[in-house]
Amino acid sequence: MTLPKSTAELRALDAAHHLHPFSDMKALNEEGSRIVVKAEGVWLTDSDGNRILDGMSGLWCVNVGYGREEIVEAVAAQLRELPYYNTFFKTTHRPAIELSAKLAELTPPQFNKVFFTGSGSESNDTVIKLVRRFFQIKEKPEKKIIISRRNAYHGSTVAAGSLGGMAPMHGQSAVIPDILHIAQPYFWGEARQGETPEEFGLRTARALEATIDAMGEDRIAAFIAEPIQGAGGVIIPPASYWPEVARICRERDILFISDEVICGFGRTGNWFGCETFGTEPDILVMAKGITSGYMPLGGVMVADRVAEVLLEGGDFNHGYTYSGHPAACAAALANLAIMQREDLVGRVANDVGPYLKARWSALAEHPLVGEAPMTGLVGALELTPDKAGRTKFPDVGKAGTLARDFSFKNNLVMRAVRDRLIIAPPLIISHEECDELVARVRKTLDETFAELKRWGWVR
Ligand code: PXG
Repeated sequence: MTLPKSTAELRALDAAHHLHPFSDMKALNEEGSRIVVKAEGVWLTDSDGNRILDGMSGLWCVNVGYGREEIVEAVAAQLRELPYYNTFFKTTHRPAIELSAKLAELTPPQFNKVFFTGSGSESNDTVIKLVRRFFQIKEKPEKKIIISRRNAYHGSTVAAGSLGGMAPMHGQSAVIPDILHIAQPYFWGEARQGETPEEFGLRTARALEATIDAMGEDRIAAFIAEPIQGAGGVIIPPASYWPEVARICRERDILFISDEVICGFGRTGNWFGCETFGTEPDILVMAKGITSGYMPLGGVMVADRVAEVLLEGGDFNHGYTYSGHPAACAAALANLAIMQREDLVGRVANDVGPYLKARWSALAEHPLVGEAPMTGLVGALELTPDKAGRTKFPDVGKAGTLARDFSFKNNLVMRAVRDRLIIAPPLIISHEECDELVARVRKTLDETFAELKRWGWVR
């Protein structure tokens, strides 16, 4: 047995050997990583014994909360029975079969077929090939451009990163061709002075129409979007946006892809974000909440009208060793059984979602907060020195990082994207825990305000 190590020793080993994702490793090594040792419900415990409220469900994924023995048991049982077998070469296994049928039941009616992957990034790589293959089979190989949005996040592999609209990612690696990025529906950050949310929503939706028409419908394969942009800062579009996008997609021969990696599995108060916003996707991208993060798994649901074409096309030359991994599928089945039995989707829509939203919206009265939108259990706080003018802080990101650090100090995990604070707590969070979360956010905002006052950034 290895002896337990102190936080300092663990940090030193981490700094010596571990490269963290999306991190400034030099700065992190000097500061030292936070080491999480266990978790239960919505609470994390770190190696110093602090209890931390997880306002981010891990990385937007632990929808059913931590410590679910039922999922642990299902995975253990599956590992004993059949730890691994692939789904290539005319083979399959029970967990993959059962999960495909379950997903066909839970997703909107046009979806009856799934392609399994190991993550959201792999799912979006799959989508790019699938969409292009679809139009090849239809003898329209020139239809291969995929339209995405600036500030979208669709993953981190070369192709998924290219599909996303994160400029800092594009700057560090080659991007793949035939992807275009249009405006995002970020009213607070990008609307013109005097423009209403309704007008702005229509204008940004029509950027899609204008781009399709300018490039020519015969060259555009698809439009991909997150129902609510998550990693981009929880950008909840104005009410006019999605109906207009739906109209544009309906009127043109392109595929609409809903990236539900964050919005899927109850986050917005329906099983999928497309149901909350009334769109009818042809392809639906899943990961994260499908297993609540207990095991890595992703998937791509394909609507019948797309599947019918693909099935006529012979081999689809694509797949991963862990496509439909039996233990990951077992975790998903146990996770979805919990979600159904406890009606977590209904709970977000009718109980804890409205409860937290009422308290969250009230934070908009804080002098530092410009807007406090929330849908289901995903919300944001835009920090600003001047609400009326929708003004940004001078050095974008600094006030957000300051607030994020105060939040950590207050034992609340909340993220900062630019100067926007975001939360997405587990769907099982109780009313009392919502109160606790909001109290910690208030304390964080007060401390941030006081510090910004010292800097001379607010009055
Ligand atoms: N699509 C969306 C909408 C996502 O949010 C992915 C695809 C990629 O999934 P994988 O499983 O390959 O990570 C994501 C992932 C953040 C953050 O900082 C967000 C994600 C991943 C890592 C960090 O908010 N989302």
